[in-house]
Amino acid sequence: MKIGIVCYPTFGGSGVVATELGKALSKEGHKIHFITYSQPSRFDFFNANLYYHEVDIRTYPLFQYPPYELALASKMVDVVMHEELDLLHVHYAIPHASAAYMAKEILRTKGIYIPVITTLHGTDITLVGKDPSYEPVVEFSINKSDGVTAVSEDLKRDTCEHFNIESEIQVIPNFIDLTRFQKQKKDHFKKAICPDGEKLIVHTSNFRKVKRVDDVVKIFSNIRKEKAAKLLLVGDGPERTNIENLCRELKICGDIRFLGKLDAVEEVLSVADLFLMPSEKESFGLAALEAMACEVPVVSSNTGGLPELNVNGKTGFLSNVGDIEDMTEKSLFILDDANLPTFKRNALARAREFDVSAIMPQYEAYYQKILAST
Ligand code: GMT
Repeated sequence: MKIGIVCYPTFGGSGVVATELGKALSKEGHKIHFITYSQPSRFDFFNANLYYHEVDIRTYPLFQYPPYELALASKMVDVVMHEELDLLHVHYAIPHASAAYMAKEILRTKGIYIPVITTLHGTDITLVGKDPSYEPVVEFSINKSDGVTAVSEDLKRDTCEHFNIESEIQVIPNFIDLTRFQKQKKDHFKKAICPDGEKLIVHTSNFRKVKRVDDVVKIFSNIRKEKAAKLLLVGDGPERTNIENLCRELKICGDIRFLGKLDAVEEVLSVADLFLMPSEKESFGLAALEAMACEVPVVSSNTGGLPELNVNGKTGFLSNVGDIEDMTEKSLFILDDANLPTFKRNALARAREFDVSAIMPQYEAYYQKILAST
């Protein structure tokens, strides 16, 4: 198949999933055309079946806000026509699904029919999509898609509860490439960070409020009262300054390192003992899956799609959002040397269920189904 993939090219989960899916499909022989405003961060791989088309955003003094959606729709029209694509797969509803609808209608006037599949990732529904400033367009463009997928049952439920959805939503969970995300021997790194055998706790996110990174720091502060430990914070975002201030207030800066936006996050995860994800909302929790693939148990909140990934008492624990005491207690239990090896083993076993080789064919089959029905 010749497939156009539209996504955000940034470090965020939806862009990562879209890029990894495109890479995996290209290895199967499909021709994959990425359409986005800059090279996706995980587009670090050469394959003769991979193509990249950059959206040109022209500014003009009249435009206080350059109309990205129009430039994107125009680029989709151009790529579909000239590369003779079979379908468009857009990740994240806003503005990709509505731009795809516009492209599809323009193409129809030229006698070309292009099916559009929209994958919902989470914040496009749970946070931004529900906002009245976007809601009617999100609902319309979901209903106008030829196929819709969601990354968890919870996200599907949430979408159907909140919007008037006329079409069937297929759940296809996120996946992981276990050849990349696997525990590597990085003993020298562990020794440098934890010279006295401290336990290593990791959190990775985009440091937005929804991630509750302040809870991570509070849980860590409690843990280190009982157990020698270090915390690595990977990623960056709007809450970074507040988090730094909290570390200073709690006087624990010496045991915490901010690593910024790392490409090779699997190297850090390889030496971690515990991953914390206390998010307010999380439709899937790809970062937790990446940790589990590297044999790292997870203490997370029980929100959104997290219970579909993190198995309570096996791969880690689930607590109510904001229950710092419970998350501390559960973390200490996992970090006990008598329990840690079992949790690590279970985390890896669970991650294997989400290997790309198991999930990517579900997308292929879904593409075939949509192509056959349109
Ligand atoms: O988590 C974010 O803020 C980024 C966001 C995105 O769209 O990039 O992540 C969402 O999609 C990921 C990939 O499907 C999921 O793993 C995340 O759980 C989801 N984030 C939220 O629901 C908050």
